[in-house]
Amino acid sequence: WARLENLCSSGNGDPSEEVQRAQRAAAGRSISSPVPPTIFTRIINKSLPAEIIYEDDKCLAFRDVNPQAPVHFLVIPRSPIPQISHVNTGDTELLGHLLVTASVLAKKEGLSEGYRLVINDGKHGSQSVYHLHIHVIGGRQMGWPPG
Ligand code: TR5
Repeated sequence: WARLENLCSSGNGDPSEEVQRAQRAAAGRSISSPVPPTIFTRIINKSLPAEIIYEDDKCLAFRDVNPQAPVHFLVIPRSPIPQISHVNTGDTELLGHLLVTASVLAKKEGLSEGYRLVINDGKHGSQSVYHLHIHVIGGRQMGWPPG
């Protein structure tokens, strides 16, 4: 059995640590419950240190603490929108601003060969922090499809 479990742990049946974290974060969440503050609120109000690379009145960008590539940073709105599936037409300008900021910063970070933007949503999207964020990941060749 131990051997079988070892084999299974490298296959699709055993979710990675990141996915397990996301599943724990999704458990117990309800679409009607108020938005609780996340770790990113503390980065915004500077009560938790992060390597902030850009900020303005609408958003903030900082390096991911667990980078998946040579360059990996997050662009987040200051307003605590929990996830992309919760936005509405009133957020259109803000979302455009986040994307333009991601693009400008990617250029500043030297990602001239391309990069990937990722927004994970909810349990199946493996979202682990419920404050909307765009991952900007680059500096190496990406694979497709994503896992
Ligand atoms: O899985 P999703 O899409 O929700 O991505 C959340 C991301 O936040 C992950 O890539 C984490 O590595 C990242 N993260 C989590 C924390 C954190 C962070 N990035 C920078 N600084 C962080 N601090 C201080 N604390 C975290 N818990």
